[in-house]
Amino acid sequence: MQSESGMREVRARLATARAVTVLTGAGISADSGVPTFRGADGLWRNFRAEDLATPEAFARDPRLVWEWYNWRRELIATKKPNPAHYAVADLERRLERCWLITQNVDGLHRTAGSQKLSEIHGNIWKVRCTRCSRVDENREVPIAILPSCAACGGLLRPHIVWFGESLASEDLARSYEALGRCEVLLIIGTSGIVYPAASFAPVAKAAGAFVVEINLDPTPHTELVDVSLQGRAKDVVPELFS
Ligand code: BJW
Ligand code: ZN
Repeated sequence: MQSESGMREVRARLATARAVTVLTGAGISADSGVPTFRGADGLWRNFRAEDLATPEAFARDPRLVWEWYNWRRELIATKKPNPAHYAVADLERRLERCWLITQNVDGLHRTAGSQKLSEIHGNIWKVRCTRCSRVDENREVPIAILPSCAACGGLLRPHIVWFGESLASEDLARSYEALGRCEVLLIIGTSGIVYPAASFAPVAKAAGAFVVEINLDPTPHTELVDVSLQGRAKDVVPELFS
């Protein structure tokens, strides 16, 4: 569907919907200056996320992986939510049933005020003990390389879901519940290639939701969605609710 008529249709759907679910990816934070994963500016010392975001990489060289996270923590600490994050947070206040599923670990949705959310890939401002599994918030920038657990002295790792690791079962359960009951699913700024999030659009569609994608470029979701709106999240998303 073309953007003009598509935009009108999405606004009309959102104006009457009582249950809306939002799925976000790195593209929504790109407008705050956080590099995406699969853009050239997301590279650090020529490593790809797939090289560093694995339990094997951390077991092999925890120092290198912590250095990468410190680089990202320093970068993210300087960034602020943009109008798209705020528009999503506003939606939660206006609707009976609203749930945000974010793949982003930067915490910008929380800073913008979202409270009904699942951070399905974790949060860069939390650490988890590799020995006793205790999770703590830790906003030090930079964090001490090879940090240790205050409770048991074990090595801390980022509280992030790496490739090959399972998502938290309560996050998955909440996500599927929100996908199954929503009238509208908004998918904002994700390349749609990382599972299980890549399967969320077809799940919502099969359950009868009106599915909308907002992205700079076409993605594997584009063929499936009811409306695909091409543009920057910070420009398009606030327009949907104005
Ligand atoms: C804009 C914009 C602007 C830019 N405005 N738009 C089934 C089939 C095949 C493989 C698998 C499968 N099931 C599981 C797997 C393995 C794996 C996987 O999916 N691999 C694929 C690469 C094929 N998945 C997993 O391992 C997951 N675990 C799991 O499923 O456990 C069970 C299991 C394990 C093993 C086998 C089978 C089952 C865990 C996935 C965890 C992903 N974690 C990461 C890294 C975290 C590290 C960290 O952040 O520190 O999370 S991967 C990375 O990708 C990060 C992101 O959250 C995630 C998604 O990326 P996203 O957000 O889409 O970003 P980009 O950069 O890809 O795209 C940005 C988009 O924005 C683009 O489209 C731009 O156009 C757009 N954009 N500017 C609007 N201004
Ligand atoms: Zn511990």
